[in-house]
Amino acid sequence: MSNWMEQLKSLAEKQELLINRPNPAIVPGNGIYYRHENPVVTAEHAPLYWRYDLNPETNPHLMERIGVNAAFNAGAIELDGKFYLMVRVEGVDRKSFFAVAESDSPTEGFRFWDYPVLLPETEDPDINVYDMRLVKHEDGYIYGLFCSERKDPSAPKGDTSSATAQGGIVRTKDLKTWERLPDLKTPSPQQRNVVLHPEFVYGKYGFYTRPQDGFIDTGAGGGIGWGLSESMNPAVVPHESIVDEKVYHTIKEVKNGQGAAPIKTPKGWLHVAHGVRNTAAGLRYVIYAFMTDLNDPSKVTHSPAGHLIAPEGIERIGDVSNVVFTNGLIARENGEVYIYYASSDTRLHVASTTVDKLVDYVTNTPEDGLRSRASVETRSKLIASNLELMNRPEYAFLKRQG
Ligand code: M1P
Repeated sequence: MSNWMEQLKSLAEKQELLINRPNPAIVPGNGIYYRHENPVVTAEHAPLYWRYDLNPETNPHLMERIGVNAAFNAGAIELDGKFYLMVRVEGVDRKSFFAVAESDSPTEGFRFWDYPVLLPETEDPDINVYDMRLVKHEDGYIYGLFCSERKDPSAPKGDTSSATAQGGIVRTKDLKTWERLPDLKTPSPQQRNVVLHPEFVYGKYGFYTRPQDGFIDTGAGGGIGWGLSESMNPAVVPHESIVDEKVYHTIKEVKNGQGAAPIKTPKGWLHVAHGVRNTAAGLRYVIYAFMTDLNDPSKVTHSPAGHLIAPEGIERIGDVSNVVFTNGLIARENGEVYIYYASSDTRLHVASTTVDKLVDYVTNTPEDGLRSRASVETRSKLIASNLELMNRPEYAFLKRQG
């Protein structure tokens, strides 16, 4: 076999090892969820035939001609026992696009379909698209809610980076044929992190929004918003209220955004979201959880303090470092939950847990006291009851440190 073919063979073997590597949970975990050993999807999972011209005559050096830079922020759905990720793939040209990766397992073995999604456009074509939430709605459609970004038409001459973000909408029944609907209309000039509620609310479509004044800064806007629309075609939310606002000196002091659609539990709608705070090293994105009322998804009933998932180890490093972000989860009928989260806008991971554990976490974890002293008081209560327990002989292996 020629050198060229040998080289291709070794690229293919390396990729097969990557796709087929087992991905066990890292035990003992933190009782709330397990991280897993490896990312579930990376740029290296992108098929070789997306990146290389496989004709030795036109590509004698086996160059990677159309590279993939990152594979992250994925929507997720289970259909007929198979697991699908709608991955945000970013080419080396900085354009993001969507591509479906499929597996028989929720934690490993994801393979991309042959072609990425050729997303239908509106009359005003998107320049960049990203972060699709897949929502199986009770109207029978699977909706894809994503961010559609275009150059800001009011940017002064010479400003080649200002953009506007809007809530793009597509729908499908099979993840293969997509119908583009008009972008969501709300009172806010910009929208990101738009998610559809999976059930009708008062006979209408419910939207989680993120009103914001600017592309990066939420300005006077911000918080996870909520509004109702009579229809999906077009989807128009005439009034937005704030469900979960950004709050000074918390993990969501700069901005926040709904993750995937919330999970329906007997105790309420369970939400997984991202919160952003400022640091001297730039923005820090973490994932948090909260619960809203079963009859009124816009009313927060439980709000544990702090983050559920924060970047750790290698997760801290990437194109946009110190970020974990989620826009996809799968809640299975057997109670298992898989939270797909990306790290540092580079790769996609999974955390596994159950509905019961998340409900316990959200309903029994103390809320944020919003002051250092209040935090110490809350922690001291826990310490006092634990120290009493630790007097029992069965706890003798636990050493007091004071
Ligand atoms: O770069 C971090 C994240 O920034 C944006 O999130 P938000 O809208 O809350 O600022 C999104 O562009 C997201 O894709 C990205 O991961």
